[in-house]
Amino acid sequence: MEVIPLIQYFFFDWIAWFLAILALGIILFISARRVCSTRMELFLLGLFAASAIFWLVSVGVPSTLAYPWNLKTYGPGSGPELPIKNALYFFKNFEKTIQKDEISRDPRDLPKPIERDEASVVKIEMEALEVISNIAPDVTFNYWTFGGQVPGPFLRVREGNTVELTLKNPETNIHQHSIDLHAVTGPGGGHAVTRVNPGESKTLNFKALKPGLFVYHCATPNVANHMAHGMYGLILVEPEEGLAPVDHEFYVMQGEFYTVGKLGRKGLQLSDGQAMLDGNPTYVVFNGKTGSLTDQMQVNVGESVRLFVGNGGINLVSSFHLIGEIFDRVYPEAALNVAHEGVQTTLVPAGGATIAEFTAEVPGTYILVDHALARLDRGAWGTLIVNGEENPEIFHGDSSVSEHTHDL
Ligand SMILES: [Cu+2]
Repeated sequence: MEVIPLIQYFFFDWIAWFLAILALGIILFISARRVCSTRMELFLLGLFAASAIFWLVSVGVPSTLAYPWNLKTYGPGSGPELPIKNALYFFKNFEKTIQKDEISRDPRDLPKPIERDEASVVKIEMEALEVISNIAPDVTFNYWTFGGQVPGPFLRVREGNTVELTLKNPETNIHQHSIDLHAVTGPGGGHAVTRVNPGESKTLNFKALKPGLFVYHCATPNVANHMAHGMYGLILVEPEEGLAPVDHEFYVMQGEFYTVGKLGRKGLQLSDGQAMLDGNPTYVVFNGKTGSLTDQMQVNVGESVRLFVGNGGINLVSSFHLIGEIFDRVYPEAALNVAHEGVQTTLVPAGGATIAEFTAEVPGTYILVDHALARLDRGAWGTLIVNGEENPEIFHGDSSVSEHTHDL
């Protein structure tokens, strides 16, 4: 584990200020002794002490760990900061913190379509889990998750169902968590009745009134900070008649991570509150980390595909696009009463979702992107592989590349 960012934080952003004031005071004291009378020296020293106290009162002595430490925010809850005791507890118990080999949820990891017809009570158990995992090769991050992976589990219910959702916060965690489901009608989308501290669990009951694909996320303040640690997922409320059957359904969710170390900096990365406020993510990824979607999504020519796509945000709107494919149907903003046909790129709002459907016609490797393409280099891409016979009527050509091209 690399602790240099933490040392930098404590030394340069915090202790250094106190040391600087102390050193300045000593220098002034020594200088004043040489040139001033004792009375003048005491006067200058008093003036300096008063100035230092005035400065400390206006800036404040930090009681929380934030980066940068003097970050000032005006949200309804606390800013993107942690109680210092939580941060110290984390580093003291670092070896005991759950290490997760694979933070990325497999895009195939979602329940099958609901077959029962009658309205019923659906019981769901969820666990908030704080874990350590890699966001990129050798780059480590302290994720806060639902169920130990990003995004959280794909929840699937039907319009009219009553849902009994229990959220558990195990004692291995340090922070309070909760859940706000956009499919819920009621205070905080459920947050108001699911605030759980480590060692607690609470149950939310709600009726799924509207069909659609909805984001859920942790809503414990600072909400953006919890989401920027990975606490989001999707819940599908199927319409009463269900969705049209398809051959493959996949679960993809975009998200942002803000680290003090720049892109690719190895070791344990601290969360950067200033970058979060500035909307300047270090990593923009699908399913929790860079390179998460490689060969899991495989379909055959002629098969129909449905993509459930969400955006955890917390700053960016995704311009979701599948290179080399036109979506036959897109349900904009994942409302199921409207479908657009023949769509190239579709918006996925922060805290929103979309459903995109197509039939694979030509074999090859297709790349999912946020078409704000600079984000590819921050990690926002994945692949979907279509296997099968060539389809020259739709696509053919010579795919070889001459070796005599100029370097680009
Ligand atoms: Cu949380």
